[in-house]
Amino acid sequence: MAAPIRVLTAVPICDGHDSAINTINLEFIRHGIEVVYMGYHRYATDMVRAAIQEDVRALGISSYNGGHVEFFSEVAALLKKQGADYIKLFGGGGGTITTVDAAAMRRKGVDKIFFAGTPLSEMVDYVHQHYGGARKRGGKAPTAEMKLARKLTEIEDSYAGGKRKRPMPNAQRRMPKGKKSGRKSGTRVFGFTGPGGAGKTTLIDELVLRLLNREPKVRIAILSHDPSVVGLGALLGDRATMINSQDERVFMRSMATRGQAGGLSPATEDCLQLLAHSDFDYVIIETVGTGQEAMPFQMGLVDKTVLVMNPDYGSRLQLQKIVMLDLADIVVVNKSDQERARTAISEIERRLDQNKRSQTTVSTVANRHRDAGVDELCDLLLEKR
Ligand code: B12
Repeated sequence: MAAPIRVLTAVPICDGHDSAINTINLEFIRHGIEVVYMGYHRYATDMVRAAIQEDVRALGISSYNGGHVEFFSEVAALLKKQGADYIKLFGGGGGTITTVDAAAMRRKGVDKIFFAGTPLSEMVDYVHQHYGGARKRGGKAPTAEMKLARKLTEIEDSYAGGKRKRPMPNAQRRMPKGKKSGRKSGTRVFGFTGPGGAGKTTLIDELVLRLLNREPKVRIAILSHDPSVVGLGALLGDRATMINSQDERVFMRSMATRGQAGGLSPATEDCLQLLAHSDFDYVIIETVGTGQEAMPFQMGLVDKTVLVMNPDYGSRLQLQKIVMLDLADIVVVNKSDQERARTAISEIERRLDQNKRSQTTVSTVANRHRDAGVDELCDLLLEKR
């Protein structure tokens, strides 16, 4: 089975019309396409940077609030300027984009505009027919970021269709104590896991903001996972939550699990090796929303593991069943402004006492600006640096 086609979709700055693109994303996913979705109100520069890092075949823009000729043209010009015009530009905006506008946009380098009334199946077919063939290079020599992005694609795709054996399950692949997968010295790797909806992505984005502010030259890589079944598409939506991580010093890659259970993809470890040997100070891995049995980070894969929990996990009994509570270095109770949070923290602390090892709890409200809990988490992660 061939690797899925990956596209990136977004809505431009000053535009909140996301209903159309949400419908189109779902249709693409249903037909085997992996969609990296950036959300709405996004700058042209951020879209182009994301498309390069994600090494997508095409960038799809949905625009309704006017200025589409200028916006699409700016994106096309940026892609060309950076030598990334191997990424095709397409999109739509219903009746707001006229045929005259579309002709002007095509002259500026836009590949295809879909007008009002186009059946969804026509768009899906177009993507399969035009963005699924052999990859082309841009007009210029690739930058280091493009080379890294392409290498990650090659690693990911080498696992598609059983072409390469997937690694043994995590539990069977214990690294010798202290061995950090042979990574470049100085690069620190943090693994974030926890149930869906606990706020992992928002927390990571706030952490990234602090790292960027504290260390002016810091470079950060994020490897973010979302679930998918072999042969089907996926909605890779973490970029839609990431605000601070849309930054020149951050390299983010969204990965589908492509059929692997447990929170990561078959290609994660190899991709992590590559990132850890590249020029990054920190690599942050975010798993998919995980269940009670998940232990996604094998020994030595990451330097510190963070389990992010929602205060609303049910009764105390539930805590006995969460394996990561035995393994995590730091347990974050996010959304700690919720009524149940104080009880949750004391119940979790009592649960951790059973382990008789050094584990720390932190309370955060990640969606609050300048949250002191996120500052504390950042300090804890940077300890002993
Ligand atoms: C739904 C809607 C809203 C909803 C948006 C909900 C949401 N979360 O998206 C609400 C009510 C919130 C809203 C608000 C506003 N809206 Co409004 N809205 C619409 C409406 C009725 C439909 C747009 C839509 O979703 N179409 C459904 C899609 C699936 O179909 P389609 O548009 O025909 O698109 C086809 C193709 O183009 C293609 N396509 C579209 N995008 C993409 C992307 C890719 C990658 C691909 C491959 C294909 C593709 O898919 C479709 C296939 O058939 C349009 C009017 C209209 N009939 O188009 C106005 C319209 C876009 N809105 C308009 C305006 C002015 C506003 C407001 C500014 C109103 C106000 N004063 O508050 C606000 C702005 C909101 C904001 N934050 O940006 C104007 C824009 C005028 C302009 N550009 O000159 C319109 C045209 C209405 C009008 N005639 O005045 N709006």
